[in-house]
Amino acid sequence: MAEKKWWQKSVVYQIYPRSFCDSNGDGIGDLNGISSKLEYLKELGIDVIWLSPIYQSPNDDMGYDISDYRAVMKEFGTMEDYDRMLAKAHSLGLKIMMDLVVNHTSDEHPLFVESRSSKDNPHRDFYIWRDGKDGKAPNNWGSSFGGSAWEYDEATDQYYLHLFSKKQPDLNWENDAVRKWVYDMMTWWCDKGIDGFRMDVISLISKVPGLPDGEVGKNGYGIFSPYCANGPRVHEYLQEMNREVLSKYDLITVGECSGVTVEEAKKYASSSGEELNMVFQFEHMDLDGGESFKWNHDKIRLTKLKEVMSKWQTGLEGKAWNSLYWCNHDQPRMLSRMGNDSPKYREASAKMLATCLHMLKGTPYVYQGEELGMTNYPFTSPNEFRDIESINAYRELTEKEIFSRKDAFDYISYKSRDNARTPMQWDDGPQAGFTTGSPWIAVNPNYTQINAKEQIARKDSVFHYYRKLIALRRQYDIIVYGDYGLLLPDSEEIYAYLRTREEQALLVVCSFSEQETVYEIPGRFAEKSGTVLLSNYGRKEISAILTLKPYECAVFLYE
Ligand code: TEU
Ligand code: CA
Repeated sequence: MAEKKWWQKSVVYQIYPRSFCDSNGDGIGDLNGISSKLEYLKELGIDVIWLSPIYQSPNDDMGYDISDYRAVMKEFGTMEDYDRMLAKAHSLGLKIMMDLVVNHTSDEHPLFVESRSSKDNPHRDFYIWRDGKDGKAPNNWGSSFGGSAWEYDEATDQYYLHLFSKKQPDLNWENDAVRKWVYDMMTWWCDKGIDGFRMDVISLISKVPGLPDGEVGKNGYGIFSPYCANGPRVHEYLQEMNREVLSKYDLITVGECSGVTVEEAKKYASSSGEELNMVFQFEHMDLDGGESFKWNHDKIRLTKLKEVMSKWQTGLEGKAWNSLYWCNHDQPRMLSRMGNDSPKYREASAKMLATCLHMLKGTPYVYQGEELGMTNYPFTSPNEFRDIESINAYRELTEKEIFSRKDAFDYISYKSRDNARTPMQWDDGPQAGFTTGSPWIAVNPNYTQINAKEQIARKDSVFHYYRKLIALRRQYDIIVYGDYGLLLPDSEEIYAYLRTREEQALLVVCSFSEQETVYEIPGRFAEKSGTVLLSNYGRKEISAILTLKPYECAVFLYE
């Protein structure tokens, strides 16, 4: 049995600082706002807080474009505010995981300002510069945020690579000096006492030499991921990062690895500990990717979700460790995507989705507001979008007439990252208690029904259900270490699975259906006496044939 680690038993809570809590009335969340809510997170029972970037940034991509890695974004406060927040978190027994964005910097970072100033600047090769071809970009790659992945720079008559916005130039990881600069910065934060890193698009840092053209996608640009995801030297770089920094501290580390496979994840998150603790894979999030990638109304089929989740559960078993997530700042809210966000079934399906995820093997991640059953936002106009990805997509999809304005608006409204970035709903007062000013992005009008204050006061709320779920993980090692086995693979209504460890077994049953469904307990448990550990409908008994209510879930323990 591989050695047990504290981060395997932990539950991580992701804060998107811009939308979490505003302490000074400027409509933007900040560090003092986070400090004021740490007791709330302690009561929820989480162990680690993942902070989306808080560093100095022009906010072209809401902080994922960093112009000073050792300074706090002015809108979020000061380094003293940060130090106070870190100290208070630690005093409450909460750990802080920072967001490490080192595939690229902001174009306003001094290193890029120098790099672009001349071809012979000592920092020129900190970034990826190439000559154009016949007056065009060096290759046909498209940026994740629309348009070409290359920006022409007249001053030196060359192009620089940006897989994301043109204000996010990619760093050249082949340059030893770049890697040393990254490791020095990481060490600086570790010496401040932080407890881990979430590594932004870390699977993209090693590009295939020659940067070959990609297959042309729907928008007319080449797809870069085959030549950037899980590139030739990525594991070499991460093993070096581990030797130079990570191995010197007791950290939790998770790599965001779009395009990662189970086989690759066994390297990134190997139990050998020579790279990272775990990865965020995207296979389940891409199940409704459709031919135009994310812009569609496609639904995730439950059988496909079960297939992917099971592949990862069994694929990493004994070799590496899973992260477990439905939501984050880049995804629409899962309650609106695979649950039912109607007033009638919102709470039942929110609890069901949480149970389905948290009873799996791996480290669960709760995204801010998920513990309340917050939902997607009811956009009424493209002017309400704030995210560069959505704004650029709407322009590109309509200008190129890939979709009609109505379809483009509908698809983007449903899948926009802004759905996850509306302000945290604290109470039913003005602006949901997020700010006394006017928020940078609109508050979801359903805050009067969905807010923390109301749910803390109501014992059967989603909030208190999450508390029970998180507490169970501490109480039962079978939840953390038990083996996983899928049941009913062909059901489109029910996700049922087993967790087994020594003589114990957990039977987890989740109905994803708005109809009543019938579930027959496996024979080997039918005559055994089991305990109902958890139920979103207050079920007390286990019968051999269960009639499940809409979105009913239950966890049965057999010993
Ligand atoms: O996300 C990278 C990434 O995979 C997402 O851009 C994803 O492809 C897209 O959102 C799916 O719609 C990371 C950060 O989480 C994201 O917020 C940043 O925009 C991006 O990197 C660039 O730093
Ligand atoms: Ca503020």
